[in-house]
Amino acid sequence: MRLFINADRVYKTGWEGYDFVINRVFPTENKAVIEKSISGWEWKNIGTVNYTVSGNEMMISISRGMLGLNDKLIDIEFKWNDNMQNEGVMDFYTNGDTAPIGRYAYRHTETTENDTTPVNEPVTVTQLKRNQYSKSVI
Ligand SMILES: [Ca+2]
Repeated sequence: MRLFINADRVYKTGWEGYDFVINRVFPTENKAVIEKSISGWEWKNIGTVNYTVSGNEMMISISRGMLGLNDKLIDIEFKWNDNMQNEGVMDFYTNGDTAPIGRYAYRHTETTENDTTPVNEPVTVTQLKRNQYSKSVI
């Protein structure tokens, strides 16, 4: 299960806007590789992130620094993908599963008014396994 993140919400940066991908490279038991788009589909390994699976949920913990979000409010888009077969974005329509469907993406924003999370707290993403997309939470 891959997680694509558009950390700057700029669609001209990254691959189809997605600046980071997690789990494109085969993970270890509790570490997943996070890669940053150098140019389009050219990815550079920038480290590993912790992940756990509990029941039908997968949790990934990503530091703000890895996403370039230290001292910034979070305003990201993200997308889950499983079993991608081709590098083209249209693959979201034809192979495997994506959440949300097609070219849509989830968006998470952080505000100063109601958010009491310390700025340097890691971002945790939860995703239910396939066909149970309604409970994706950051
Ligand atoms: Ca971007």
